[in-house]
Amino acid sequence: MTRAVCPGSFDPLTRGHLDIVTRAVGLFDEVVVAVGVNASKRRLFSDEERLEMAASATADLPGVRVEGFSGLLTDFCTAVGAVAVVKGLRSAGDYEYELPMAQMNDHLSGLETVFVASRPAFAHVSSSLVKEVAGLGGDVEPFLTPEVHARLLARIAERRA
Ligand code: COD
Repeated sequence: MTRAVCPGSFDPLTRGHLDIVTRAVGLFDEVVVAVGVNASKRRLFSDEERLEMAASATADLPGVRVEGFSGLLTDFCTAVGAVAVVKGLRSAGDYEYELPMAQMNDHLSGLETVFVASRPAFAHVSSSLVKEVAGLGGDVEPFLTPEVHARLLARIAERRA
């Protein structure tokens, strides 16, 4: 039984994230989507909301469960018995950001990182850009599940009110 963790902020989860999780399901017996906190990013959705969105978006994927985590990713991976983390790479910029984290996680606990190349259709998609574009009235529906899209529009409307 091999178990992997797909970690992220998922603020909110996009179809780009979902593509990486779906492909991780093809590589490992079980996948834990780990909803964490990136201290360098401001969040639009609460921990609970991000968990709910990740859970509903992955509900149809066999062998996937969603958990929240705080603290070191390596500690979470040890606690759930994961042999690897799976990360998506959209660009050289992602690689430069992700490589030191992968090396640090290896140093901390020997945790392996598996990089999955983003599909071209999602290479320009990020949670940050989706929030910015939606906030300015642009169409981001293709990049989100219907539930996440509805929640994003509702949150933007709330913030405007
Ligand atoms: N296509 C493919 N992959 C994508 C796409 C896309 N369109 N969008 C995002 N991704 C990938 C990202 O490259 C990343 O691999 C993953 O999805 C998650 O992305 P985000 O933006 O939701 O999440 P991040 O990068 O903000 O999450 C960072 C973590 C919370 C995972 C990180 O900060 C962490 O591990 N924190 C725990 C504390 C810790 O252990 N720190 C030390 C690290 S060495």
